[in-house]
Amino acid sequence: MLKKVRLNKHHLALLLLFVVCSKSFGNDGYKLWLQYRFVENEALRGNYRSYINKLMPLGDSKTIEVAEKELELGLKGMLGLDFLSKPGVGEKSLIFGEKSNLSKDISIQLESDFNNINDEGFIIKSISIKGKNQIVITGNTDVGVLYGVYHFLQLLQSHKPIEQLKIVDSPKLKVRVLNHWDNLDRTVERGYAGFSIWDWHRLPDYIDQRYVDYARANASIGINGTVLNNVNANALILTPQYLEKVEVLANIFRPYGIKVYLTARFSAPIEIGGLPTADPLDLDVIKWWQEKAKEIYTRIPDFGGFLVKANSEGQPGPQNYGRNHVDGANMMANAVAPFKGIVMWRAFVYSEHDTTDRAKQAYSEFVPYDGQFKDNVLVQVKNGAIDFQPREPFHPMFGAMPKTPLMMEFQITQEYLGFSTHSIFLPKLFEEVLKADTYRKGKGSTIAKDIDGSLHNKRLTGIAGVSNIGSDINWTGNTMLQANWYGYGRLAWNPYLSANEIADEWLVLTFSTNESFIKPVKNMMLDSKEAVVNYMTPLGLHHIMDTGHHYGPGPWVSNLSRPEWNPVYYHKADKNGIGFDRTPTGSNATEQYADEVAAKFNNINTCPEEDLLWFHHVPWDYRLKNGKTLWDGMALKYQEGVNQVEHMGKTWDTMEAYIDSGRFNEVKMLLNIQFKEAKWWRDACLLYFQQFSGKPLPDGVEKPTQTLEYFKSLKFPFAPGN
Ligand code: BDP
Repeated sequence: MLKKVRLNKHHLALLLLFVVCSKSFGNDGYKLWLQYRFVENEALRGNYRSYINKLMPLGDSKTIEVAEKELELGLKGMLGLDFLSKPGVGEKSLIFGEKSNLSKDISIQLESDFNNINDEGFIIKSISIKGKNQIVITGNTDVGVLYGVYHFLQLLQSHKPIEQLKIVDSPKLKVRVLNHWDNLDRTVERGYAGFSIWDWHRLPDYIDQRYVDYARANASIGINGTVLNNVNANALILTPQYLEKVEVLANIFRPYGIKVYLTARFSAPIEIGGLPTADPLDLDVIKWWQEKAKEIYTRIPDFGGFLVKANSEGQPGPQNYGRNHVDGANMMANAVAPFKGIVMWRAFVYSEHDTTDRAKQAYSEFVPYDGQFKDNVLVQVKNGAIDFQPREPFHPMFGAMPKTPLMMEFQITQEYLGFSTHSIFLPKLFEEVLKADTYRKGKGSTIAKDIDGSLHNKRLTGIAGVSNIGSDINWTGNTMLQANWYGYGRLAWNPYLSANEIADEWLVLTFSTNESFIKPVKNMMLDSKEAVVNYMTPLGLHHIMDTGHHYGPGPWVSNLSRPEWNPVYYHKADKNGIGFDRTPTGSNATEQYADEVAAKFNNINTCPEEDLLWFHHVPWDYRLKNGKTLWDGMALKYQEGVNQVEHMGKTWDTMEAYIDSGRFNEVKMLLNIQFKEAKWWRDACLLYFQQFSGKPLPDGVEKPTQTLEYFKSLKFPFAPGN
């Protein structure tokens, strides 16, 4: 028989404990950096509440609606469930709306601030209206207001004071997009976080909540565009059947200030248009693209435009018809120009028929066209001249095309960096690239200045990040890698931010404000990038990953059909030494840099050691700056990388008390895998290179765990992302 239970003090305590525990178990990472954790500190919570008694939205656009919803969600989460629901309390409003909707007495107080923001910028300011203190969040457009709202919520989540607010901020780049390498069958090329989040089969009628949360996450960091499909494109995306689905996504993203773009397959006029050619100078082809653009813009009036990978790795392009990149890009740019669309034309090109150093080919092919592209073309350039390596000297095209807008392409997904099992904080890599000095207009001609337009007075500016997002519950396959999506967005907004600041922000928003957690974990993140370089490709080594999937070491691979796909092409290890001579005695790739930069790279004494083997073929007993021989130094670098990962794991192990067990355990397990794989990299590479150096491992380097034959025998036929 059931007994009636009366709840007493102890029961309530147990219940509370249960609630607290389930909270600490329950975080699956889905909420990313939009956790809106309850502000436990009562005084602070009271302080925040005293500044916001009600929400006062101005205007009735969809964007203002989502801003209000986000404020409600965030404020209720951080300041208490009943918050904002009590009628008639207090008089302090949080006023948010765009400039034209502000009352006169507010506008007057913000006049000078409005001079300092662009179309997407925002102002958050404490002002006094009729003797009352109010907070205003505004901008020239509703989207600016939305960015301000997210920023405001982030202030609260970071426990920052809101007494005297005056924040005026604008994005420095215009086009800030994610590139999804997502296929229509939902596989993701180089994707390591599950399948594509675009459920093409169930679109347009089934709206996954993820689409909305994806838009929220992007808007919260200022990303304003998304290229939905793979650069290796399927023309079907441009058919009405798919455009109907794309239209639905565009409608969902629009209130969040996110435009949709598509990768256009250059041969689409043949494949889905029934034309015999895709020649960009053929009148029927020109007309086909114009009509296709019209069709898309009829559905999606704010469609962003096309991304194109042409004549690269077997993709069709203008060169198939004896035309060039300018012919192809301008033809498509003309088609979208009447609708204010743009074309992002990729510079990632290299050919197996060209026997020159692969690192030289993009520059040779594109720089002569400077000034010939239409105004609405951006040339999209990867950060380095080979391909998203753990460390790569900056791409020589940056700074070198004063009359052509160049947009940066970073890879957020970790194709060459251990996939999503390796915890690496990529803003470190991005920062290094953005700060690199091209010297094209003297000292201080950094890449950040080229892409934000200030170096050469460019009007159109942009940046692209190859997404690391998939259907995994935590989006990125590893909670720590959410920081790379976040950090990419922040650098797209402001390419002068430091990795250090970004790590601080992300940790607070994602996990905790506790300094005992932030400090060690931040250090771990900031060191993680160099750790990977050390255990994979120290001292300028590059592209020695295993075939095809690029998972794990494969420095021995030499049997691929194209020479420049083989690791041996890149490291050139032999009895005499190791490294790729790109100085005038070798491929002379250095001539593509400004004189000052070329001189620095050419001279083995001034070449940064981190790029040594990128530019020089160096004898095994060459003395490094620390007095060690190259062989010993290289072996010690591999060991250092392993030690760093071990240290990362140990640091993380001490963090258990500060965060939920779900994310704690997930990251812990992944760090263990990374540690194992770092040793695998070290052992495989050192055993392989030792065949050439003929020297023993120096003291301090652990003995290999297996034989070279064993490492060579490993096969991964189902490695993800391939
Ligand atoms: C390489 C990838 C390949 C991409 C290509 C690209 O291995 O999957 O299609 O880059 O960027 O890094 O086009």
